[in-house]
Amino acid sequence: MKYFYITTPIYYVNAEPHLGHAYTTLVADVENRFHKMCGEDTFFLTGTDEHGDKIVQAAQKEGMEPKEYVDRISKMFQEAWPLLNIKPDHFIRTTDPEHIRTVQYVLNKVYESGDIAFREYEGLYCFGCERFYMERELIDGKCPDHGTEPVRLKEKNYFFLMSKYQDWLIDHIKKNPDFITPERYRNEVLSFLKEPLDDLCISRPTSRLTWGIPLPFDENFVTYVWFDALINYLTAVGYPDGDEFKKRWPAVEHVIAKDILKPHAIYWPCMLKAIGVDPPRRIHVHGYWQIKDQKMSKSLGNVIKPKDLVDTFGVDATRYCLLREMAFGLDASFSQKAMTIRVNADLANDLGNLVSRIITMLYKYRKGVVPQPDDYESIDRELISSALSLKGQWLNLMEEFSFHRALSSIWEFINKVNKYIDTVAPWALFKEDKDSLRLNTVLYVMLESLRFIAIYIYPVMPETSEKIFDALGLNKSEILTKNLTYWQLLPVGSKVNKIKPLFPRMELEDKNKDKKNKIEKDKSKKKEGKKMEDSADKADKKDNELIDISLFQKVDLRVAQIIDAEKHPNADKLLKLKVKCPDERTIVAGIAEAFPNPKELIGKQVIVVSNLKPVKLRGIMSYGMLLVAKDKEGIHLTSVLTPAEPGTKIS
Ligand code: ME8
Repeated sequence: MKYFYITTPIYYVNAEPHLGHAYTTLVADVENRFHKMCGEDTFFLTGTDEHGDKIVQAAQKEGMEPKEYVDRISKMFQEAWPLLNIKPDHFIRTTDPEHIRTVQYVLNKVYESGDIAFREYEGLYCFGCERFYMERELIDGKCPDHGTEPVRLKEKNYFFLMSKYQDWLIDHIKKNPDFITPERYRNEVLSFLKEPLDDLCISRPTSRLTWGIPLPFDENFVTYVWFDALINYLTAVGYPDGDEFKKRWPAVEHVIAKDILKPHAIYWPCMLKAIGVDPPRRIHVHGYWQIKDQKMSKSLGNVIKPKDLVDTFGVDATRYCLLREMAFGLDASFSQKAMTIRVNADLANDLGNLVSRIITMLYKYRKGVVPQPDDYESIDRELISSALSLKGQWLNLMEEFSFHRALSSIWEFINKVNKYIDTVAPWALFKEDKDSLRLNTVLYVMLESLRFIAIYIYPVMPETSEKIFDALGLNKSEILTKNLTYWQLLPVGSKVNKIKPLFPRMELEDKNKDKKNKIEKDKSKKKEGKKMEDSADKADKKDNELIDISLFQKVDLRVAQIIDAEKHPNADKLLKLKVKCPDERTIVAGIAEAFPNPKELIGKQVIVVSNLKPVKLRGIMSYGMLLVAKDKEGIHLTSVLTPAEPGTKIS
């Protein structure tokens, strides 16, 4: 059995979870699901880091006792993850009794082996980071993370003699090119290790701090928060005893952001070496989510809450966008607008339309029943081979945490399927011969492609993947238990279920307005007064907007019959329609996104404004305007309820 053990940092409970924490935890969830799909025995750990100065200060600010405070914030972290469909196997807290026992066990072990010394130390201490800094690490004499001047402190403390493991660590990193990924962070650590390492101060006197794990060999000190926190990865799998530890530890992989590279890539392997435990298998380091070029962080107060994103975009769209927008390892800028554009283009348009298109056609042409494919033609074989060869690429990219590339290769396939449909034109095959065997094959290829897409998107979008499996009448639990990436597994003769649109299109401006209103509301203490002003505004607006009947009578509305429809050669969003109302004329309409196959419009009756001044739209003259309704689900044509003579006036 292959094992996979993935961890996130345990987050400080000095503030609520934000998008940065959500991203790391999401990455771990996606990898966990991916490895589970690959048949591995997986374990996914997250949790909260609850000791130290920072936490005491945060509790004091709230006028609470540390324990009461950490319970409250830890709960917020625990409750945040299900909202994003993130499913850890265990949630650890450093205040858990078994963790305290493990930390004391490790401390005793290191102490007994002679790797801990008691010394007086004078150095520059940053209270924000809870650690001493070397002069060379500071930027203009200030902490690189907090921008504050560290305080000179002189005190007696216990030190972990980390420097003695420096050569071993350099050797380990050089021999294991995958140990720290992406490579830029490996290089960063190696370059840091060119200078001699300092020993690590691992205690804090109880005169200064009591909220910590007491040193088992000196009750006047508590453990330095980093020495305490890192050990959580061992506690969770039952170190030092038991099978769980033996089988899981060799498979452990940590996900972190670059802010905590040093404790993970330097302190941690040395600590493990001191107790005779192997270093983690891999450490995956990502960049920062930024807002306007600044790191998103609780201290800067520029955070986005995961819940707000889920409320606005939905779970799977949020998961998709976060993984698609950040190249793992590099910083990324967060923007609600960019996310909206992505949701509309990739999810509502490419994927959502494809799913409803295929299922609608199956209903229209084969009453929703999966047909028996006939011989495959070369165009089919090409698509099938794309579906199959995507697997190797997908496995590699997911394995190396290249989520944005993995997703982009799945979307390349989605676009190939859309193109395939446009080329084989099932509607034309049906028109020619409604029992056509070729149409059976084409429909089968489309459905199987959909099944492959559902498999590949599963780790990132589990809910959507399961919805597609449900629609295809398949057992969704098999996504995790069986290898389904073989062609022609969809049972012939089975019934496919209708499906609601997966991703409604989002309005760019409205969303921003909502968001702005929300921020305004949060800020404003005078909520009620503001609400009243708003509704007064609305009432005024309504009065101003009423029109006289004579104005309406100037608009000539007609029933028009579409006699031809094609894509506009110069604009993705436009269609060129030929309509009869009753004269034949061209109307250019902005409805291309709703009708990727424009020929489906032929024969439909619509309502048009027929007396508009002609305008040239991207080089084509348009004589009139189509009336449509637009909502979350997309564009809806307007028409008469029973067929009318083309050109009939609407009054
Ligand atoms: O460092 N972009 O906890 P922490 C991306 N308790 N990720 C971000 C981020 C951002 N703007 N901001 C935070 C601690 N993160 C220690 C860890 S582990 C033994 C102890 C994420 O609450 C990212 O994963 O400050 C980063 O490494 C982590 O939150 C820091 O969380």
